[in-house]
Amino acid sequence: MENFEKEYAKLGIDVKKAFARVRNIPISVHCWQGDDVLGFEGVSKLEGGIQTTGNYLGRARTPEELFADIEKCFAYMPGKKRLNLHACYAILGEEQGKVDRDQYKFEYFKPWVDFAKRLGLDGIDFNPTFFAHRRVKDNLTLSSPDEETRKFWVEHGRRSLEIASRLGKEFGKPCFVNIWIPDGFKDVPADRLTPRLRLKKSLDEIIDWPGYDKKFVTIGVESKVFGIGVESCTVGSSEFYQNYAARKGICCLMDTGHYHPTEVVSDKIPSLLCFYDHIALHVSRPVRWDSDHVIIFDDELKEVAKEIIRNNAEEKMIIGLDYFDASINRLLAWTTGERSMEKALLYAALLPNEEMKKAQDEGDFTKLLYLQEHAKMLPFADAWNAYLKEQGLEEDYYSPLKEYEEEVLQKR
Ligand code: RNT
Ligand code: ZN
Repeated sequence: MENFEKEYAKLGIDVKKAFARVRNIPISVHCWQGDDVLGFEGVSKLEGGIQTTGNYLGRARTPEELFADIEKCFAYMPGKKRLNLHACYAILGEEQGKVDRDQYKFEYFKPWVDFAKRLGLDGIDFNPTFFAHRRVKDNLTLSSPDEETRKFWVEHGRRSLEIASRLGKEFGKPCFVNIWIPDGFKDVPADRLTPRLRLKKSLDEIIDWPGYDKKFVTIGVESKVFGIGVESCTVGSSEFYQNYAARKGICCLMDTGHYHPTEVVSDKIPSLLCFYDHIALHVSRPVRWDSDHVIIFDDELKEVAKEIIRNNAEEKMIIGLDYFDASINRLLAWTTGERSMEKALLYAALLPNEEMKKAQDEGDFTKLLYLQEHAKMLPFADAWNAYLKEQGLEEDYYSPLKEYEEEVLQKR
């Protein structure tokens, strides 16, 4: 046993067990950090209340470039990984410009399947893309009063479920489909109810559609408090989706950047665990607003991980990453974020969780406080390095990715 392991063992913590546990938790890594959420449809501007800022060199502009970048940086990400795709990353080939999102099919994503299999990934997750498109009318999609618009987006939702069920089947386990829409109002609306009733109806029309294999999809709905340009009302609010998901038997997705600044998702996880079979996360980092900064190993990320680990909820949680920074090297951003998530999970798995719970139940808050503070001084850095080593990795992912910048990205 190495010295750091002995320190953990004193608190009854089995380091090797923690490594194995964390290594087995799938992290769905988003494809959209690589190209500033633009996709392959020829869109040049992100819309829908979300924004990337920065203009760092080397943005991936084609499927080939994005594949290459993903392959490169995934090699430096520890743990079990899935790939999270958006519909706007369809590879349309000859049909480019001829088909719209209401006609998308599995074939456009087949190259992604082959790619993910080649990389040995755990699977692919999927997101219909309801933003940055000419059919978004007055900032509305599924809640639009314009029936043609609403129907178009319902059809896109259905196509997405079909594609997702095929993706799930390819990997022999459910594909997680996340529904996020940008719908909202910039200024004070006169009616906050009818748009929500229309959203409810649209979601029913998508989810109740019989054209997809339910066995291979898990559906989630992502709420939000506000977006840029839709500051006064968000149709898909937290209350709306939590109630919808509970009634419909689907799951909620909580994005850590989608709540009021003093609310934390970590405290919402145990509340939802009382009621739901699955809870999905978009792990992001809001800085003053839903800015989607790269996630770092900070206190709230640790709290989120603690709620997953100490409640033995890893099987119930669907962990996805959602950040996009265009102001720094995108591959380093990607990897830094994924590693932060892994670090937080490992950190949580190396805490004396049982002993702390016991102290709480016995009303021994003195001991609880002591243990919490003591745990902060455990040799976590050594444990992290050993965790990486076990997977053939080391702490320095900067040098190889910087080299890739010089050799590949600078030439784009
Ligand atoms: C937007 C949501 C949504 C997107 C991605 C690209 O506020 O967080 O999840 O970030 O779907
Ligand atoms: Zn999100």
